Amino acid sequence: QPKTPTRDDGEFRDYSHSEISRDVATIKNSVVMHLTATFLRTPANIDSGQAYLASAFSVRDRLLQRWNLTNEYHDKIGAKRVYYMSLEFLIGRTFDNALLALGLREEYSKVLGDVGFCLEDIIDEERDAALGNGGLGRLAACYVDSMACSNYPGWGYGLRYKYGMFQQQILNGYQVEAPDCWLDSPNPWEFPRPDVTYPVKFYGHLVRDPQSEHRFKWESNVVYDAMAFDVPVPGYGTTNVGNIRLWSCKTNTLFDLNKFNSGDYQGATGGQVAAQILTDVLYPNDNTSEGKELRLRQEYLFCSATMQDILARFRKTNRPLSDLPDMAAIQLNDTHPTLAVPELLRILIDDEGLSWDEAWEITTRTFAFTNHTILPEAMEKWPVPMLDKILPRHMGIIYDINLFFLQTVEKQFPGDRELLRKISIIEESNPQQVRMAFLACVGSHKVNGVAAIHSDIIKQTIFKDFVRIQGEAKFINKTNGVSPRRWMNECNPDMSALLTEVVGDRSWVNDLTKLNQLEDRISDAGFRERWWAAKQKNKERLAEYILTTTGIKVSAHALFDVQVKRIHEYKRQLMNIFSVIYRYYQLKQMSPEQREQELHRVVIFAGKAASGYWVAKQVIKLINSVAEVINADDEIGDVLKVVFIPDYSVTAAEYIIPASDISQHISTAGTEASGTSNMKFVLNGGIILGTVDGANIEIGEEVGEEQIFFFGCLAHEVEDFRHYLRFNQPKPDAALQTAFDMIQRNTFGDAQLFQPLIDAIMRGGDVYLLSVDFPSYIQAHKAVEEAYRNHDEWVTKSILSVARMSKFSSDRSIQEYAEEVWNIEPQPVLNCGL
Ligand code: NBX
Repeated sequence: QPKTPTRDDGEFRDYSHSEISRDVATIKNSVVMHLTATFLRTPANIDSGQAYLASAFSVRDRLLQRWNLTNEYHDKIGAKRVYYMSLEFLIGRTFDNALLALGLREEYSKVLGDVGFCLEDIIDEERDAALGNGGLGRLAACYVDSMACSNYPGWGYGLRYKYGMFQQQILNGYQVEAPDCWLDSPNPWEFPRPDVTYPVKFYGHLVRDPQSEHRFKWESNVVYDAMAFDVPVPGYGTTNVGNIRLWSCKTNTLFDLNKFNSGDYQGATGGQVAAQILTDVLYPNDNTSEGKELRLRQEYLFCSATMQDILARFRKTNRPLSDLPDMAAIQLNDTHPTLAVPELLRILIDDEGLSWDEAWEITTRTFAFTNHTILPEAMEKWPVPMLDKILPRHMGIIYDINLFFLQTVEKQFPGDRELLRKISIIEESNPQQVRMAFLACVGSHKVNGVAAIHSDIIKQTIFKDFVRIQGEAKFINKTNGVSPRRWMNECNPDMSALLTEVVGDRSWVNDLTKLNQLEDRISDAGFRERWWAAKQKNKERLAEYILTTTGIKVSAHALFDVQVKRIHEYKRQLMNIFSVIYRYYQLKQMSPEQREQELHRVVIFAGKAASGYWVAKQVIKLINSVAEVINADDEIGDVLKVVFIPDYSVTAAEYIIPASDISQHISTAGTEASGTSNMKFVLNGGIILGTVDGANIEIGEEVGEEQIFFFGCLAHEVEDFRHYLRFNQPKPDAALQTAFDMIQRNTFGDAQLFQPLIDAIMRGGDVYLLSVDFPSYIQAHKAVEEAYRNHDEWVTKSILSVARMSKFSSDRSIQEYAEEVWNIEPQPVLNCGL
């Protein structure tokens, strides 16, 4: 029997794990072992795909040892844990991330070099884990990374979609979706746990417990199984390894022997086929709610399995259930996991026999909720009849939650029926709908927005009455952040080397406040030159990437002007492409000599449109049509190039972001909750051209307004403009009108294709205020060009910005959540040589 380890006597060093050598020969042995034993190959007979798998599996071995140690240790000391519940984790690749975290990049490079491979090519063999749509999913991935790196005992919980975010192809300028079969080849970064499987019920009926008015027995024979797959989250510069537990759906009646025996071979496994569908695919909507029954069942499978698992872990502590909030904090990543609230109540009341009041107290002290959007089309609502059919017990619990909530409000504000109608969790529409944001709010002790302006807006809009009823203190701000591991150290090696030189070591990777030391180098000419050389190299790398992905040749000496994000009307890619059209028009008016004097520019777009979002798909078509005409125009040459990079992904972002000079974050003020790529661009020495929206505002506050190009109307002006435009024709300025005219003269192909985009502005009320912001947008572009021509000034802006970006590390966000919402502490596992 191993002795019980303690933290301070160093016994962890010996505790059932021997030290693993960092020595190259040992690493080579482990890679060869996997080649031969796991993949039945010999080193002389492998391709780079197999070299990747063998190396990845050998890295995984090391992670798993640390993973075990971390969890054993947290169990041992009885650490309170935080559970980040998210339907999406946009992880991207893991291999390079793990090598950097373990400090073994050089060693693996050497080992692979010895067998004739280049590490960079091997890294390229890995497919992205794309289990998310956009910002919300990537934020979840950055947050679990920060938890691991800052030694917080935290787990992510999510779903293991068989098909992740679809792959985007561009055919004839149109987006075409292809399935993302990411699990077709072995996935080294998951660990199947058949022993961790829970049954999840659907449908059925209720039987009231004669002993208690609140307790029911829920009987159903539609039962699915959720099985866990664990994904390790390497902590950089720490022994701690975090975990994302993803559920995969199986049937639990694996095989129907009766059907089989009666000759129905197909039907015998029919259950299994139907069951798998629950975790088959990620819904590809970003900022739009999908009202499908299958999505609801997906959400519930997730919530039920996760709550059962959290409670199973809690029961091992032998503490009374009333202690749950002292051992577990659960963060709801938007409303998608909100059924966890009634699910916990159900288990506590029906299975554990607690009273309603006891169960309610435990539940609300355990949950907290993050809102990521106020777009009306993104607000989740489920029809009462649908919920009642699929989850009859939960529907009853939601009615009770609402009843008790309305009763307390009625006491507080007697006779205010209008107030009750407004805040009711049940919307009195036909059919009635459950408002998930209200349910999440009532079931949580803290509600937060994701940037200062957004947190203010939700207090003034969707949660206005709740602030009045439940008090200001419950509604807080937690400005988003991004992981410096992935979004600097990994994606920008040259700039990272400079930071390491300035700081003196790599400690900035886990402590971004050290970036402020860069300011001391601001007038060091040699340093400035190397800074720019790093940016230039990234631009050349991106030019390569553009050539291979699109066939378009661009000059790395032009200004790289980038807008990459989900395609959505509120993000206004349309405004960007209109301005490109206008620019093209201007250039065509010039003499060749004049034109050559103009600043050369490459306008880069990338992003996916939800498969059912017609307008967004037409915007992609317009961008590609404009690109085709401009890029083929010999008069224009390198003065203006337009590129749409297909299949935007985390990995594509890692190429694109470090190479930007300017990036655009140009949502209509008040619509982008935060944005996180804005942070990544500035962290990598790019400058923002943006609206006074989301985190742009706080970035401006940190880096200084001279380092950012702001334009457009302000959030508080939007309503008046919209109101005006509902009753009056928009008045496009000459520039915007020119862009419309060029489209209508068939310059970019059949104008009919794009008329609906123009109509949305001219006849549809211009909801996103393109006609309002366009003049100041064009002015801002001019300001960018002028500033870029002053090279020295530009380099100063770039260095100063990076120096002042420490606030936007996700480590800072996570620390704030830990201290103000979760009440958890860092628990570093002793460095035991692993
Ligand atoms: O969350 C995004 C916001 O739009 C960004 O401003 C913010 O920075 C980011 C992280 O806080 N929201 C988002 O990505 N939403 C979704 O992806 C989404 C997905 C499915 C769904 C509703 C929204 N049903």
